[in-house]
Amino acid sequence: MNGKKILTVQDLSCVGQCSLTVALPVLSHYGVEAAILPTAVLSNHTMFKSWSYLDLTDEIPVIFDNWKNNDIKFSGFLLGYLGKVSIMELCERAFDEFSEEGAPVIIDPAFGDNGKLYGGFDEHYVAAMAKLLKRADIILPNLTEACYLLGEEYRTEYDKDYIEGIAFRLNLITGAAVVITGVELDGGIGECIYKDGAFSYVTEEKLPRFSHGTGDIFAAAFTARYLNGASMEEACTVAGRLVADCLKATGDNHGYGVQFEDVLFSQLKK
Ligand code: PXL
Repeated sequence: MNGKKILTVQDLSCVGQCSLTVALPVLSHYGVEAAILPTAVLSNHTMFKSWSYLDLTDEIPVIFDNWKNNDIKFSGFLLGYLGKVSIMELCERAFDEFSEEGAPVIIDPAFGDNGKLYGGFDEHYVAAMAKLLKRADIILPNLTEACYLLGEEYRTEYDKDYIEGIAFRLNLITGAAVVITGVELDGGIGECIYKDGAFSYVTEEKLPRFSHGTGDIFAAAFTARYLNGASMEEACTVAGRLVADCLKATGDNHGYGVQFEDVLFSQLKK
């Protein structure tokens, strides 16, 4: 074990197989110690018809005081669904106060999908996220989030030049390496990676299904592999394959998330 300890900052949705309930098992499975900063406790995620929401903004400074007192530091950060602008400000504090030397900051903006914002988000949230992304080393937006961040209209028909233009401009405004997820080109689905002035692609078979929580699974597997020394392309390959395997394993009547458990278990048996 190489002793990497990541802090993942996301909500705790009690039901729904997303954010922390997915990030924790996946990060552990792929070999990094996962510490958590829950941003809020929800009854279930916001794709259900109603949800409760306990915002933890006021508790986080108390958590930070104790981390400081106990000399706790992290070798990387993975941010997912943050929920409130106040949480973003606290994330910046976490980078300043609890980073080991060179700890990468990986941010999935996690505010929308399929051309729409998730419930409860607006343009102020998007603008605050654009500012936070300047602190990232790697960002993992899907195409919806990329378009909102750039003020572009979302489209479902596009070519390589369009995607590369989006990735290039995101790098320009954030300074981060960019992984655009869910890019559909030539009949496949995958990621467009832009780093150090060069583009690369990782592609998986496109499955005729969609589920919530796949972005969270992708981000956790990507981050664990990357922290353990994989290149961004290798990390995308592992994470993309995991998402595809989980989608295949998910029953048709399981609409709120992906059933990743059997997939992780069968990997352990190999
Ligand atoms: O998977 C993204 C996500 C995370 N957390 C909450 C959500 C969603 C997507 O809807 O509602 C609370």
